[in-house]
Amino acid sequence: MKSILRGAILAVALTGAGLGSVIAQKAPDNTPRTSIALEHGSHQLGNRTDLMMESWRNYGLGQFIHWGLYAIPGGHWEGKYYGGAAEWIRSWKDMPNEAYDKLYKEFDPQNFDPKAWAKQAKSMGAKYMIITTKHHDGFCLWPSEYTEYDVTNSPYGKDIIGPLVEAYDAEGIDVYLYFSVMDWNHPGYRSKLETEEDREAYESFKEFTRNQLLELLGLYPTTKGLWFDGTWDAAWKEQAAFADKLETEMREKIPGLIIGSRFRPDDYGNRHFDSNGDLMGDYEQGWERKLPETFEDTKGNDWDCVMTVPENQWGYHSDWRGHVKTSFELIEMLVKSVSLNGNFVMNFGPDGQGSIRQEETQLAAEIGDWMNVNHEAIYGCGYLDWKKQDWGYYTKNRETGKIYMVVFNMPLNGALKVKIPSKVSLGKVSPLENPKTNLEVEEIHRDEYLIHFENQKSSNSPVVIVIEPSFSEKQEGAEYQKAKT
Ligand code: 1KN
Repeated sequence: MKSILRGAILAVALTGAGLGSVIAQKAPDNTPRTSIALEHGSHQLGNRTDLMMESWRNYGLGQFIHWGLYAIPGGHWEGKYYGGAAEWIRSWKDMPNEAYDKLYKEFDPQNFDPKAWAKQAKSMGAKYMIITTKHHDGFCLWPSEYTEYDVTNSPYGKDIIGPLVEAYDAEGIDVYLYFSVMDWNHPGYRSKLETEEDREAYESFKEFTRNQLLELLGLYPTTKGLWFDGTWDAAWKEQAAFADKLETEMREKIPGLIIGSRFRPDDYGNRHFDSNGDLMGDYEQGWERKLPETFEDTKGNDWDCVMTVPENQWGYHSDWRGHVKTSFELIEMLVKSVSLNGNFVMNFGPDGQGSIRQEETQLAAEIGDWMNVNHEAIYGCGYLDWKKQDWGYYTKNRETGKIYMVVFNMPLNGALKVKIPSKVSLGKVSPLENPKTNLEVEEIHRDEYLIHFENQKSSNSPVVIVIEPSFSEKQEGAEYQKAKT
C-alpha cells in the first residue's frame, strides 16, 4: 500500500515535470500498481532464487577487510592524532595530499600472511570475505594494467589480491571484491560534471573504471560478487545507462555474480531503490554500521550489515578511542541480522605491516568459540514470524524448519516466554548444547508457553534453545476463558 502510494506520488511529480510517463504494471502478487517507465531501474522484482544467491543468503557471518595505504599512517600524521576514519586521512587538512600520495613508496607489509588470515576467518566462522581491492585513494592492491598506482610499484612489488583469493578459496570461504568507484587518484575523476572539460575527463574515468572491473573479474574468476562503494557523487548519479551496461557485462563475465544495491543509479539518479521503490541489485546495501529494527524495515529484501569494531574505523587506526564493541555485542548483532534475513559482516583493519591487531584477533577467537558450539542457529537460518520476545531472537533453518531461540537476556527466573501461531505445536524443546535434555514447557495461555530453563543456567554466553515444531492440529485441552473487557 505504502509503495503504491509513493509510486503514484512520484509518478505524478515526475510527469508534472515532463520527465517520465506513467504505465500500469502488476506487482509480483498480481495487484496492479502505478509505475514510472524506467530503462535502468530494477530488473528483477523479489529476491533471487538461484543457487549462488541461496549460498549468499545462508552465509550468516562474513569478514570485511579494509587494507590499503592508510594503514601506514594508522590515523596519525607527524605525531598528530586524526579523529576521523583512518582510511579517510588523506582528506584531513593536516595531512597534505602530496604526503599521502607518496605512501605507496613505503608499502611493504612483511607480515602479510594470507593463509593465516584465512585460517583465522575460518575459525571465527566466517563464510565469506570482502576485501578492499581499491579504496577511495585509488591505490590498487592488485597489479592493474590501467594505472601505475598499484602494488607492483610499491616496495612490496607483488599482487595482494591473488594470494588472498587463493588462501580463502582453500578454506572454503567465498571471496567478494570491494571496489570504490570514487577514485581520488585518477585524473579524469570528478564528483560533479559542470563543464564540457569535466564531461570529457569523466569519459576517460568511466572507461578506466570499466577496464579495472573487467580486469579484476578476469584475474580472479572465483570471485563470487562485488561490493561497491563511493557511488554517491552527482557525476556517477548521471551514469544510469553506462552503469547498467557495465553491470550486465560483469554478470556475463561471471555467471551468478552477486552485486548489491550500491552500484548503479536509475534514470533519475535514484540509488539503492529505483524511482518506483524497487531494489536495484541483488541485495540491499544500505545497512552500514546500523541494523534494521523489524522485518518490515527490510521490506523483505536480502541485505547485509557491515560493521566496524570501534564506532567508525574501517582502516587501521593505531589509537582506537571511544567504545570498542565486545564479542557479546557483535554476536548479538550477528544473531539479530540473521533473525531478520540478513548477513552480518565484521570488519578487520590490518596494520601497515600486514598484521591483524590483537583486539580483532581476540574478538575473532571469542566469536569463533561461540560459533563453534552454536553455528547451527546461524548458517542456513533466517527470519521466523513469531512475536519477538524480550529474551532475544528467533532464527529458523530454511531447510529443516528447526527453530532456534538465541537468548541474550536470560530472565532472572529462567522462564522464557514463547507465543506461537495457533496451528503450531512446540514439539521437542532442548538446549542446543544438550540435545538429550527436554526442557519443561508450561502452557500458560492459549498459544503461549513458558520454557523453563532455570536448572540449565550455567554459562554467561548467549544460550541457544532448539525447537522442533510440529504442525499437526492441536489437541483441544485446557479450557480458556475469554476476558470480558
Ligand atoms: C558517511 O560517509 C561515508 C563515506 C564512505 C561513510 C563511509 C564510507 C566508506 N564506506 C565504508 C564501507 C568504508 O569503506 C568507509 O570508508
